[in-house]
Amino acid sequence: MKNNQEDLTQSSPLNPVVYTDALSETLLKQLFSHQICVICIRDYISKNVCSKIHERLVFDPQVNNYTHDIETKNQIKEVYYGVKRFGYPLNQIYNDTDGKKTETYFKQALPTIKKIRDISSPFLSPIDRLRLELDEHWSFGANLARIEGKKALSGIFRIMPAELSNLSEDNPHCDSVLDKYFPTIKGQFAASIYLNVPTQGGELEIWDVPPFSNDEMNDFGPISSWRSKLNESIKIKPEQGDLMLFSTRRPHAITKFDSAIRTSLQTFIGIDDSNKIFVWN
Ligand SMILES: O=C(O)CCC(=O)C(=O)O
Ligand SMILES: [Fe+2]
Repeated sequence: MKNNQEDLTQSSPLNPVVYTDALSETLLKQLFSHQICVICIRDYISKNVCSKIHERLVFDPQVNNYTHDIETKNQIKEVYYGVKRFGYPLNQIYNDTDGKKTETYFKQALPTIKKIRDISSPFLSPIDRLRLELDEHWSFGANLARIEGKKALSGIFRIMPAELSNLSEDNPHCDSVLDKYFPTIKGQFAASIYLNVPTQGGELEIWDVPPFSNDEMNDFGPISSWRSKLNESIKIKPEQGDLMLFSTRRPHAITKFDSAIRTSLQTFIGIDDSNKIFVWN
């Protein structure tokens, strides 16, 4: 259990942040084995394509609050930290009493992928491109995840208005899918493609500590207290069009900003014990 600062020693033996022009198997291996903390590809998607997708989605009537799930010993609690989303993510079905949410998840998964593809047209959807490149560069393959034998969603549009952005800064978090969906998962990562960013603030902040297991996350105390227990962080300011990949089991946060709407396309990436990659939201 990591309950004091001494336990939280730096974990990335290589340079924690790698800036590169392209994905490669070597870099992905270093990320998945936690030798590096963040891969950043500047200008992964051209700025005009980013603006177009942002404008077409930001006021979509299906935009909803994106709650974060906190798993305790007996229950899963949903908390709202000011992030909105287009796309119905898996964590929305964690508390599903009558199966209706699960039904919605599978019903919306492929149409959401298609909508982001259509909105990006005539250009390739940024999420499709990422999925193709992950598969091309990873010998063991990268596929859309299957949950209960059905195809998962991959690619969610995240929206952060400036007004509540302090909540994401004040509450660093880890994302960790419930074991029951992917029993053989050994690592969870996020890929974010930034579509619209504030001029100041809105950085990705991450702590270069060994990734937390589910138990460690739960034992670390309320997330509002994490910042005071962690050492110095790394902050990376995304620019429009950048792609960043990082382990979601390392505590991370988004720093507050005063103006503009920060939007991104994001997918989770899992690696299982046979080194296959799968993507979902
Ligand atoms: O928007 C970001 O920079 C990071 C979002 C995040 O918390 C995640 O992708 O898990
Ligand atoms: Fe996260």
